[in-house]
Amino acid sequence: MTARGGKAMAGVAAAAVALGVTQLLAVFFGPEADARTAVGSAVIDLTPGPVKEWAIQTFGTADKLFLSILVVAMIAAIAAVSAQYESRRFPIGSAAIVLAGLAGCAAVLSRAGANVADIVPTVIGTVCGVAVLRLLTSGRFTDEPGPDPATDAPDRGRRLSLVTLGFLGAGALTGVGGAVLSRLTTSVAGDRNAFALPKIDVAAPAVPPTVQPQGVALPSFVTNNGDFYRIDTALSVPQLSRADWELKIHGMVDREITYRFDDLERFEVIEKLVTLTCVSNPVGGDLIGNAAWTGYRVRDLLAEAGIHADADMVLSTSIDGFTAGSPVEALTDDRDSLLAVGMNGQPLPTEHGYPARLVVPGLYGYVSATKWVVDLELTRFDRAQGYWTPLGWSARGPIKTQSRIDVPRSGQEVAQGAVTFGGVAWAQNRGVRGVEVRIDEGDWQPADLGANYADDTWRLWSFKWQATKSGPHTISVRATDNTGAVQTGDNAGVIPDGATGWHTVSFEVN
Ligand SMILES: Nc1nc2c(c(=O)[nH]1)N[C@H]1C(S)=C(S)[C@@H](COP(=O)(O)O)O[C@H]1N2
Ligand SMILES: [Mo]
Repeated sequence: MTARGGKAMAGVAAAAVALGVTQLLAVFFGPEADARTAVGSAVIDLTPGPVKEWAIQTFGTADKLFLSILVVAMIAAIAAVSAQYESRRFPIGSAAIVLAGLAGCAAVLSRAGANVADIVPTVIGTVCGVAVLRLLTSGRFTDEPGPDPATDAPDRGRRLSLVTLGFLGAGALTGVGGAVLSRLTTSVAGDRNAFALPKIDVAAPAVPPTVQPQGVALPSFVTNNGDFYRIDTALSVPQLSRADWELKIHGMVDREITYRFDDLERFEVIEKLVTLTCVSNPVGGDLIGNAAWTGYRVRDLLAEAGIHADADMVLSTSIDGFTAGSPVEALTDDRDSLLAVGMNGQPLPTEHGYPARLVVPGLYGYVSATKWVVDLELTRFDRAQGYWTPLGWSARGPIKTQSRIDVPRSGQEVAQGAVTFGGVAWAQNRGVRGVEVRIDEGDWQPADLGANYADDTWRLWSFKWQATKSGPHTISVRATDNTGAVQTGDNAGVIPDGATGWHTVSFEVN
């Protein structure tokens, strides 16, 4: 190895030790001390809205994996480069590690619920990283300022490489070990498994099989928990047990209330099917899912607090500091918005908000569907903002009337003769009255509709067509909601309040 390569490796090894030690020590300090999550979350928070949007569109649910890889690669690159300039007089590499450590401490302290003790792992990790870099570049192994160890002192050079590799391995081991250990010690999987959903007082109407059109492979009317889209800013899924959960209701209320999980027992348990949609869902996208939610009416929980007449927003906050601003009426009117604890007959999956989340029919998730929710503040739209609003998204996010073609897929080849196409349409809180389909810019023709389950759920549709003319074709779809409004054909992007336009798919008859 050349001296430069050796120093670069030393930098990477030192960074690995710093990160590894920090990660391992964080196990003993709890989740708030996890610098890795804190830094990643800070990066997410500091990333400009359009870049976040690009990441969601490009990487979908893998956006956070991409972020983690990017951050680790950047740390390694900075460590490798800065370590080249490390010398006794100008400890540039050490300075870089100290700066990174300070940034880590700042990130830790910026997280909800963190206190000063939570920076201890990062401080110790930083000190270890600097010590390793000083050691590896001290000349102890190479007799600096002697000649290039690789050519003139092969044994010493080899010894340096081995020591460097040893530190690199130790860093990786403590890092991975720490991450695994903290996962094991904080996981709420056991708590979740032990949770028996409360007995339902007001069950959802049964789902008739006729909601599902026949003869075409469409998504199932009820989305399995495992297939349900997931969108959130959480870099590691918050692990909040029922015993640690509390919901504080405060702000413009007569009485502040804090519910413990067991306190929910006195409220009526309802079950309701609601289709959730993400505002970042592009036309034709799949950030939408339909589930049976079990839980409590938010209205009932709020009633005990006594809402002031001039409050028009409920600002909900999650354990990890995400916020959403919903109109008070959406949480209190007869749409029965839920504090959900169950999803399709199971306790909420951890990544979908265990132990409790909001589900608000008719509003995009970013202004309503707070997962791991712990706080409801009664306030006003002219005083408070949810997480996404200052990033360029609308303060209010009613779901737009939309529809999607699932069959055919783009570019699909269709044989001559009878074929059935189909998809989904949604206009939560208004309901879908009709769906129309257009082939090759022809006339709009009515599609066959699956049975209407409820205004708050999507509606599946199908369309029988005779494929005669071979060659390329297109199919477009548009829905009409129960107010009589026809889905607009004006194309708009997802920012600021949800995409519009007709989903059009190209296919081939042969
Ligand atoms: N705590 C928290 N809750 C959140 C979010 C978040 O980032 N953090 N994202 C919201 C958004 S944008 C959407 S679309 C829905 C998605 O819910 P799901 O992941 O269960 O499908 O969660 C909402 N609730
Ligand atoms: Mo979303």
